[in-house]
Amino acid sequence: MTDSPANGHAILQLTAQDRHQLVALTSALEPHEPRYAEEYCRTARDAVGDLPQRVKRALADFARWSSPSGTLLLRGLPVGDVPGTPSDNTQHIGERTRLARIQAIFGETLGNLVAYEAEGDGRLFQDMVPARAAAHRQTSLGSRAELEVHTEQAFSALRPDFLMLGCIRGDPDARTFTLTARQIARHVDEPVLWKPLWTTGVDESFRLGGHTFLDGDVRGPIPVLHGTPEDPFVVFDQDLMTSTDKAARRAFRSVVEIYQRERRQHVLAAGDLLVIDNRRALHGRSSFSPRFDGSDRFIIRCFVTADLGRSRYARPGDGRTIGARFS
Ligand SMILES: O=C(O)CCC(=O)C(=O)O
Ligand SMILES: [Fe+2]
Repeated sequence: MTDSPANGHAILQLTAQDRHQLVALTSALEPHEPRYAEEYCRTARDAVGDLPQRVKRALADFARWSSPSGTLLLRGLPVGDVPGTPSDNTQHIGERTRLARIQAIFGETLGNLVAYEAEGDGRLFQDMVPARAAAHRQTSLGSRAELEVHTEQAFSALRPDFLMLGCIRGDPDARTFTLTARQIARHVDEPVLWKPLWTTGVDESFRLGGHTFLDGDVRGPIPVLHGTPEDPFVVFDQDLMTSTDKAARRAFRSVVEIYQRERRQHVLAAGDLLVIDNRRALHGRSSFSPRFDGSDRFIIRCFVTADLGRSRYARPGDGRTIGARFS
């Protein structure tokens, strides 16, 4: 199983032998070519059997049982040749790296990789870098403003079940925060959190392309917590969720307070891969100060679904990309 958590995250530190095996595996994989996403994912899936046993086990266990932190941190991945940090997410640099290939194999161990046409050009891998024009925005390209606590794609029924943040280059000031549904249920004694009293808007990063959504621009009403009290799920977005109910608004503020008090944090460093269980944990990020000189923080982000069939109606040609209007 995974080592005992240092800062509360379940951690698996890779050995030199693990790294050696991963380099051999990924050297046999072609770099990602977006037109052949399905073939690429199938090749990645074929490689799952050759993963180091303890890595495969940690990923499979996390997919099955999650972890007390709602995260799994793998450390010491071979990053390969490190490209300079691009100035925004339009150049798709990360998808050609060794780290992206490792993420593909890990993602196909957890479930299946999935992409969203309305975000990041529908790519399986997104360059998550600080962009000057977005410095103060509530998107993954922001930096100078704290990225508020959220479920990834709180607004969407087809949101990913896991997100994977692979670090090519870290920033000592950029802390990734997480809080579990269990922590919320334990610390916020508000039965109202289980009632469908909130609506949520669509993420800014999905609205940039001017798409029209079949489900409209306001979704809900939904509860913050659902499932069973022993293993609750959470959907939350500090920036986009609202309620007309007074008690609901008070409970919502309590969740943000608990987040500020109880959140776990991790500063992603090169070779780290943080897997977040998007059903059971919320995440956010501190502000940091990029230099915009090619040496800034560079994270490759990708998404995983536990059930690709559930979104079949929304993926034209049974590919990996969910059509914009279905988001
Ligand atoms: O930059 C981070 O560490 C997290 C950003 C984020 O919210 C995301 O990748 O979805
Ligand atoms: Fe996020």
